This record gives sequence, C-alpha cells and structure tokens, in this order.
Amino acid sequence: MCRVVDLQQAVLAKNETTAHALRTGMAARGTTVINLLSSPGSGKTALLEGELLLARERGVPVAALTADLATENDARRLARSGVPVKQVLTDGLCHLEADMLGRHLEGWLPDSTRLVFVENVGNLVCPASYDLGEALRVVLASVTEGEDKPLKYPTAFGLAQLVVVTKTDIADAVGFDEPAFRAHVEQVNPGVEVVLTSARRGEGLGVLLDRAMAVADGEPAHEPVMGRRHRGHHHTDGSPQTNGSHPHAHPHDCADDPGQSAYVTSAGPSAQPRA
Ligand SMILES: Nc1nc2c(ncn2[C@@H]2O[C@H](COP(=O)(O)OP(=O)(O)OP(=O)(O)O)[C@@H](O)[C@H]2O)c(=O)[nH]1
Ligand SMILES: [Mg+2]
Repeated sequence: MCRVVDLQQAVLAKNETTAHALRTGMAARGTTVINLLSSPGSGKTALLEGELLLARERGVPVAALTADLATENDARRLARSGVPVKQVLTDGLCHLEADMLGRHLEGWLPDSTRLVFVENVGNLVCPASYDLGEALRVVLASVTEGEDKPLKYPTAFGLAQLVVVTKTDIADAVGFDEPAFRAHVEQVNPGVEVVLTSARRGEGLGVLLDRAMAVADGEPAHEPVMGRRHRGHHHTDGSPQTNGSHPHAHPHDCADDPGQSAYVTSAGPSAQPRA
C-alpha cells in the first residue's frame, strides 16, 4: 500500500514540476493558460463557444485545446469561432497532465496567442489533482447537478480560482437553490468568485474572457486557501488514473481534410502533436 501511495505521490510531484516549468514558459511568451474543469456535460464547450467568438470580435488572440476520451465533436464546435482549436484524444486517460499539455501546445500554439483555453476531460475528480501550469483554474457546475457538489468534490471546488454556474435558463425548472450552492462553495473555498451564466441566453457572456484578460494583464487570481496540498488525495489506487476504458489508442477518423478542418487533433497521451 505504501509503495502505491509513494508511486501516486511521485506521479503528482513530477506533474507539479512540469506544470511549474510550463507556467513559467507560458508567462515568458506572454500566453495565459485557463484550465476548465467540470462534470461531463456541464456546458464547458457551450460556454467556450461564446467566449471564443467574443474574443475574436474584440481582436484578442485566443486559442482553445479540448481533451476528450473520444470524438472530435468539441473541436468541431469550437472551431466554428474561427480561432485555432486543437482536439486531444486521451487514450482512456480521465484527465490532462502538464507534460501532455506542453507537448500538444508545442509547435501548434501561434506565437501571438494571449489566452489559451484548455477544456479538460469531463470529470470532477481526476483533473482536480493535476496542475496544468494554468494561470486561472475555472470550475463549472450546471444548475442540474445539485447544490451539494462543492461539498462532494472539495478538491475540484476548493482549488478553483473562479466558479461558473451554467444553464441558469433552466434554474427555475430544476429548482436550483443558488444561495445554498454559494454557501457550499464558500465553505470549501472562501472568497472565490461565483459567476452565473447561460450559454443559451447569453447571460454572463464575456465574464470568463474578462477574468482571463485581467489575469493576463497581471491581476492576481484568487488564491484558494486549500492551496496545493490537497491535490491528489482522491485516488487510492496509485495508478495514473484511467477511467477503466480501453488502454490502447482509440481509433478515430484521421481522414479530416485539412482544407475543411479548422482544428487539429492528437490521439493518445504519448502521441506527438501533429501540426
Ligand atoms: N439549457 C441549457 N443547456 C445548455 C447550456 N449550455 C449547454 N447546454 C447543453 O448541455 C449539454 C452539454 O453541453 P456541452 O457544452 O457539450 O458540455 P461539456 O461540459 O462541454 O460536455 P463534455 O465535454 O462532454 O464534458 C448540451 O446538450 C448543451 O446544449 C445552457 O446554457 N442552457
Ligand atoms: Mg465539451
């Protein structure tokens, strides 16, 4: 058991070192990384679709990288904004790690990029433990998920630097108790900002972009009291966490026509990014 825990700690420690180097490197080239975490289907891509379009309208050079176990659906949606988009397929891994992100950004991210939005794999457990070298960590929760989620997933919500509530257009229909949700967030992460959004109605559109730009301009992001010491406490099997699915590469359609496709894709955590 001790060896398992040691291995887990070693994996996380290595990730921390890589994340630190990535953060420094990104800052040096003037790029701010924003890491978006949530349960599957909370509305990460829907929110990003609006924010990327807005960034383009405002002339802010942004890019987006989206990670999934399978499909290029999210990249296809995000690429409609016209900004550079890359799909990463994680070969069954339930989260991104700093070295994966670094490799996928290298040689792909345009030099002028001011903000790069990283949509993590939909999961509130594994991604919470992995620092990606981001300057801003955003955790999303939709109104349908229940007000107790900050308490059930204290690492994810406790390490958030911004919390985004999504799908407020259906809040009444599902009886979302906003004060209770806010109180639970405050309990695990005192002082963190909670923003209400509806991608469908455009509520809160631009807040994510504004907060990201503020950080890019040097404004300090919220510092969670939990800090980093709780990272990695959710896994007890010590393995680099997979979701139990297929350990080898997922076949996916590589025959996308570069002339028509406005995004790039990479399969597997160790695959070299293709330009
Ligand atoms: N009513 C409503 N539905 C929304 C909103 N935003 C997203 N949805 C719906 O929620 C579902 C999931 O949205 P996505 O944007 O794909 O969620 P996601 O977090 O990117 O999902 P994964 O990448 O699979 O984890 C879709 O059916 C969306 O149409 C919203 O503001 N209001
Ligand atoms: Mg998505």
